[in-house]
Formats: sequence, structure tokens, C-alpha cells
Amino acid sequence: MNADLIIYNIGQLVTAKEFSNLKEGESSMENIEIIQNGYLAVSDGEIVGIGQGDVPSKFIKFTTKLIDAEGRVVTPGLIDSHTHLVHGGSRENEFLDKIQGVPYLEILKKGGGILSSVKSTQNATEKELILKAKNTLKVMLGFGVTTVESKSGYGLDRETELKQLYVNKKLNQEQEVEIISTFMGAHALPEEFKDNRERFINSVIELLPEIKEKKLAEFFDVFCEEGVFSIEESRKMLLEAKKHSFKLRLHADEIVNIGGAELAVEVGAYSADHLMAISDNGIQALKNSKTIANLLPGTSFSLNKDYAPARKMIDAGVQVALSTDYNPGSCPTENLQLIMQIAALKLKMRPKEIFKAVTINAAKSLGKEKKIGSLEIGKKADFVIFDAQNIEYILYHFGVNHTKKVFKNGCLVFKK
Ligand code: IZC
Ligand code: ZN
Repeated sequence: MNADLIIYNIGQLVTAKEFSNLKEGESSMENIEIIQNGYLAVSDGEIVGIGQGDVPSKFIKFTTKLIDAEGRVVTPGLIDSHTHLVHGGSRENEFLDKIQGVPYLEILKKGGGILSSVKSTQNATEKELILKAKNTLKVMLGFGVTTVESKSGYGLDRETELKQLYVNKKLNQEQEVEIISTFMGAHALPEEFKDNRERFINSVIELLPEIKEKKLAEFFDVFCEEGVFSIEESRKMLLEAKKHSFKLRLHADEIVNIGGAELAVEVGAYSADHLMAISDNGIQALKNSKTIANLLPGTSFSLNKDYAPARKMIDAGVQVALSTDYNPGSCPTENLQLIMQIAALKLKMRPKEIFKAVTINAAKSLGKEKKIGSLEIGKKADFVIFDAQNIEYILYHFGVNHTKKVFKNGCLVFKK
């Protein structure tokens, strides 16, 4: 099989392919393959060869483009599996309150927070939202991110929710980063429904068939949190969404423990996200399930809150992903590398665990592990060349961008 692109002389090729027999002393999240002195062969946007040492001559024709990685690290394209990508405006007007200790849920209660972004998003045109999101995605791509999950939830009315989801669809057609779309109509309770929660919940449920029919979202998500949507309310919406063939994810146990992780497992969600306040019972539930624990430590950092007990979860056998939670309130950053560095420094996650969390586990949390998340024959040629000789360096030297080149479907889409 000829290749049209070959990367050779790769110091550490993190294929992120999982193996089942763990080595002595390794956690169940350190079971990813790293090839020393590797090569990668690509044809037609797919991986056709991968291995160690010299590139076999069968891959090379005289038009093959050869890239010398000069001993650098190559990984799968990073996957940011939890973002609130599409929104109008920003919330720096709440920043001073926030750093002076006004709680996140209190700002929301006063009509700020999410509800402030809802107003900005309702007031923005589709064109403005597309332009803003494209700029964000360009920054993300520069950090090595080739797939992004994007939630609605700054509309809270039919028109604006659909507008956000249309923007997701357009973004998939108009730029390189692949978008996985999530309908999150239950992100907050609009003020006009304060005395009629049930009517709002029903209005979210009523939107499900239309969104499904128009193929505007693959996933459904709820902000299950004290003072936002209760366990019972969340369960009702999640089960309705499931009936309409949505895949599920859930904002769970972010600020107060109300049993969100257990609910995520109960409804068969692909991911339970945040988990800063998860209980031991929640950890047990996740451990015995296929639900991925999607941790967002940038949010703890930004809200000055406790970090999710990642070590405890991983040591118990829970599979973890890491994402930015990019949003205008609790985590306004596109920088997934910074999140990985915080995961090392604050969650005490180990280098292999961190790379697993932003590649194959993130892919699983989106149900896309057959196509992306690891570098294996037949999968998409989404990969990053980092300007580093080993993965530890990328985590240790924090706050800068280590990306050298990013490839999506075998095409160069970012170069430093
Ligand atoms: O806009 O504050 N946690 N939703 C749930 C968010 C954070 C986004 C926001
Ligand atoms: Zn979120």
C-alpha cells in the first residue's frame, strides 16, 4: 500500500492504542502504546502504516511526501469533548465579583451568569455566532485540537437553541475542526419560567423530535445541579431524549453532590462531566459502567473550587477524559494543553493517563472511537507533531503552546 504522506524519525509516537495486559505498578489508564522511534504512513486521509524504525519501502512511491519529525512527539489529534463553543458576548463584567468570592450559582440566581450569555446569544445573528466560533476554533486547532464537542444552551427558547445548533452544522462545513453537536436546552431556567418549571421542561422535551429530524444534534445534555435542574427533572428529560435516539451526556456533581454521577450511569450516558463533588457511591457507579468521567479542571482553577478526585477515581478503575469546558463564565479558555498541565499539577494525573484522557477516552465519550482518538490502521489521520522530545516535557513546561504542526484527515491545517 503506497502512502501519500509519511512522518518518520518520531521520537515518541503516542498511538494511544490500548492494550489489555497492564504492566506492574501501572494504572488502568496507563495502558496506551507509545512507540519509540516510530513512523506513520497516511493515504487518502487515513492511516495505512504505523511502526518502529525504518519506513518499509512498500509505502514509498516517488510522489510520497516525507516529513522528518526530528525526534519529536506525535500524538492523535486532541479531542475537546466538553465545550460551550457557540455563544454571544463575554462575561468579564462579572469577573471582579467572581474573584472577590461571589459564588457562581449566586451570580446565576441574580440573572447573571448563564442567563447573561443567553441574552447575548439571543441578540447575536447566526453570522456573528459563526464568525466568533470560527475564531475560537482556529485557536483550539492551534493547540492541537482536531475534534470539539459543542453544546447549545444559551438560547433556552426554540429559535435561539435552533440557531446555535445550525451554527454547529455550518461550522462543520466551513472549517477544519470536526464538531460533535449537543442539544442542551436545559442549561438554566429562564426567569419567565420561575413559577412554572414543568412548563419549561416540557418545552425542552417538545423540541427533541424537531432537532432529531433536522439532524442538528447527536447528544443531549442537562445541567443537573442544585438550584438548576434536579435529579428527577434531569432524569425525565434524559429518558425522553433517549426515546428519541439521542446519545446522552450529563453535567453532574459539579458544585453540589446530588447524585449526578449515579444518574448518568443509570441512564447509560456516554459521559458524566465535572464531578468535582462526586461521592464514593458515584465513583463505584462509574467504575462498573461504560460512562466516561469527563473532568474539567480548568473550571476548578477558574472558579477557585476543589478539584475532582481524579486519583481516587483512576485508582478505583474509572476511565477519565479531560476537556476545557470552554465557556464565557466558568472557564474562558481554548487551551486544552493548559488543562492537561493542570491535570498533572493539580489532579496528580500521570503523563500517559493525561494523553489517554484527551485522545481515546475522549473519543469514547463521544462514541467516535472507531474513527478517531488513536493512531491505528484504518482510522483518520488526525495527528499533532509537538515541539517536544517526550510527553513529560509538554506537561512540565506549562502555559505555552507546544504544537508544531497539526494534521486533519491527512492534511496540514496548522503550522507554527
Ligand atoms: O456559561 O457558565 N457550568 N454551564 C454549567 C456553564 C458552567 C457555562 C456557563
Ligand atoms: Zn459545561
